[in-house]
Amino acid sequence: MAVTRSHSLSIGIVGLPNSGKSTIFNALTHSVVPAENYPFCTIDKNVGVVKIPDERLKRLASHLKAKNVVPAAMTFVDIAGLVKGASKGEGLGNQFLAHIREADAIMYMLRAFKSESVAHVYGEINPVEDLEIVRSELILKDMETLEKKLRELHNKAKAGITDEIKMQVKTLEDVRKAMNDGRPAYEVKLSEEAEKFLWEMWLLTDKPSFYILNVMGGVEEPDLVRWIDSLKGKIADDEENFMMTVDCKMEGEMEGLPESEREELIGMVENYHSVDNIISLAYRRLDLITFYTGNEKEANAWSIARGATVKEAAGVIHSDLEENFVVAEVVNVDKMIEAGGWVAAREKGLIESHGKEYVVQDGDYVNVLVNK
Ligand SMILES: Nc1nc2c(ncn2[C@@H]2O[C@H](COP(=O)(O)OP(=O)(O)OP(=O)(O)O)[C@@H](O)[C@H]2O)c(=O)[nH]1
Ligand SMILES: [Mg+2]
Repeated sequence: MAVTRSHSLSIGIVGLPNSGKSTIFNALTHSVVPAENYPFCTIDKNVGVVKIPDERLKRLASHLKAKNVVPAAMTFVDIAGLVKGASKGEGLGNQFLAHIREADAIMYMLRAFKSESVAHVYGEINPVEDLEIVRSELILKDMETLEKKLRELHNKAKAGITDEIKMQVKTLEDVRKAMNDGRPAYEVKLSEEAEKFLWEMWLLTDKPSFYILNVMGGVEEPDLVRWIDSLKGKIADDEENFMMTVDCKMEGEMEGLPESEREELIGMVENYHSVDNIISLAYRRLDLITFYTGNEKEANAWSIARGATVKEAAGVIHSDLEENFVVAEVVNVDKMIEAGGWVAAREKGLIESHGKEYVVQDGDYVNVLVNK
């Protein structure tokens, strides 16, 4: 389903204590929040804005000779560690479940590194079990939400049963069945109508997710292969391409190092993935596309859910542009640059005028005309 919660999309980082959430948050957002080797180091959530790396934007900025270059951004939220019983208030209790609820997608941080000095809350390194522990808590909490809604619907039905109530009860029963098998709500195949109803319940497990295995040299390779294999059985089929190994600690330590030293370190790691790879993975998981605007002062990239209309896209730039939208002039950004600029592109007939229903394409350069 298209992501419609908000324009500024956010990723909640979720995992056991000491799995490396704050470490990767710091590397992603270039900030410094405490990431220490004791559980529940993070109490309040940390929020950081991350720029989406973008080669097309670089080309646009250099074409426009723009002074300011403003990339599209997404928000990462570093959430407190979650333990068994969290849904009942164990650990840091319920407060951070609300932080997860607000996120558009979940990034599960799964510890696959061994370290004598960093305790694992359950003693043993096993990212597959860790995922089950963490996700079960989210499922348990969702079950509570679901049961409450079912009771409400049963009461409502006493005053007269409608097709809508029937659909809603059936949806919740289907989801409850999946959850009883330990599966997240996200996996349940539903009609568009049922999906929309479920979406409005803000369930914790009805979100697209992706999975980071926090690795380092110390992990035996066969272990890793085995873990990745069994993780595939635990997640939705369409999520198998959304799993990645990252050495989170090294990513943090590389910040500020000279390029040559970075390259040397990277050369030593098999299957190296960087924080930029995490950002790209999040971008793909949210199924985003990027469109562009610009002038000689500023070149902007904006991200929006695939399938969004140009009127919605205007609203990402500014709510006034959406409200007073009349028409949008659109050309592919690279085609415009190739043609020699906006004016030349217009002369060549490359610029198309579109009404509000036009579905924005990845790479569109957009000029919104408004009725003032
Ligand atoms: N050796 C090693 N240590 C790591 C790695 N990633 C994180 N750590 C260490 O593990 C400890 C915990 O990391 P954090 O990032 O604070 O973990 P967290 O998931 O945010 O933990 P909570 O906030 O307590 O939930 C820190 O001392 C990190 O330096 C890694 O890949 N290798
Ligand atoms: Mg933390």
